[in-house]
Amino acid sequence: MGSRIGRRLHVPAFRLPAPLPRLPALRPPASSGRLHDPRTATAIGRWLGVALAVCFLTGLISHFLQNPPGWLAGYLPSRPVWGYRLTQGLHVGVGLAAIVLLLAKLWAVYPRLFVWPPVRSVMHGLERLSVAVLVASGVFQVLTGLLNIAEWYPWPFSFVPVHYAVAWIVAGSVLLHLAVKAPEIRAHWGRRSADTLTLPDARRDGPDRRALLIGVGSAVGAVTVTTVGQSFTPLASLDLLAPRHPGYGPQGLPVNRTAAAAGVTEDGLRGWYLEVLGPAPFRLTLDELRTLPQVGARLPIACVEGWSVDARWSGVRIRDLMARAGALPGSGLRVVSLEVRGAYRVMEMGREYAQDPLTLLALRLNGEVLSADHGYPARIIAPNRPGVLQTKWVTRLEVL
Ligand SMILES: Nc1nc2c(c(=O)[nH]1)N[C@H]1C(S)=C(S)[C@@H](COP(=O)(O)O)O[C@H]1N2
Ligand SMILES: [Mo]
Repeated sequence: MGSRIGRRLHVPAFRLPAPLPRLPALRPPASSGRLHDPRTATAIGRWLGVALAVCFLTGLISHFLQNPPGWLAGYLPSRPVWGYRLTQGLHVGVGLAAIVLLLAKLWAVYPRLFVWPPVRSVMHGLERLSVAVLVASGVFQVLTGLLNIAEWYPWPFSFVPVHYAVAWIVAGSVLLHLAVKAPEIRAHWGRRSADTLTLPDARRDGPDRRALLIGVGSAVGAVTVTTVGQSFTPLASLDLLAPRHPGYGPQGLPVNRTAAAAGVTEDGLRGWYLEVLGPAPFRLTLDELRTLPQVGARLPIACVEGWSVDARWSGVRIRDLMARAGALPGSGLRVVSLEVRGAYRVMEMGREYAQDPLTLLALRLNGEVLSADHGYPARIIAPNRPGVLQTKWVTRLEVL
């Protein structure tokens, strides 16, 4: 092009000037449109879709383990012991990756979010409304999730029920979006896009799109590698960005709620005894509990916030205490903490947990007497269970 301009500059003055050539510098690079085209949107969108599906399913698991409907409560599986560690580690890990994917996807489609006129027909208006709901609910979910793991609650509502409800809105709007966009997704899903098959090889998937996707993949990888160590112990040393580090805390275990925060004081613990209510109720002092058969188990604390870590616990089997109180086979259990107030003061467990030989009223952690912050004098530890249900500072067991 430069040479053509050069030639024009030498035309004789008496001839009518030809129309000015389009200046190459003012034209966007021929390939840049591809970064905002449906093929890029599809490429990022399918990974975002997978991430949202994983978050939704693992979120449902977490929800039902914490709030089982009555008919399900007795059937929740207490195995594998690491089950909740895996599903909640995935929920938070994939949720963090989804932040990157969502930003990349929004960047890829933003020119289409600002088309003019905003509404061309009723159908077009409905489609745009569904995209608005999808964007708003998706951004809301990943942001509230992120702030929750940082334990920062700059909003007036309760996180858990709202995060759960909005998950359904995201799921519904993703399905609607997939249905509306099905033709475009189909055209651009494969290795080659249907509408670019006629282009020469070099123009089908340019280096710019590949570079963008590699960049997005690298960002996802970086976020994952620097946070997943909070639950995936082999990578614990790379856990630079997660709010919690699995090994940091009294007795090698993080603490979410300290004894002080829960209002559990030395005064309150003076004269502590365990009360077990059932057909044959009884009480035990700490010394009496220590003389009962002690069982050891290596079990994880797996917090809903994503961090998790295995520890060695020992204490008395819950099912032995229930049997002594005359519990019928298949009974569930209510556990009450000394904690004065707080959402996790009272917890119930179904029969699968109550009967599991690894469900303990733990008195020791990693070879030492429980520290105050880990629930001294006695706490619950059970396999495959959300951290919020591993009740600390237990004072009463009630056979149900
Ligand atoms: N009574 C009581 N128990 C509780 C809590 C609480 O706030 N009150 N927090 C729970 C949460 S959210 C987690 S993740 C685990 C953490 O146990 P740890 O502090 O011993 O690591 O304790 C659980 N037990
Ligand atoms: Mo937790």
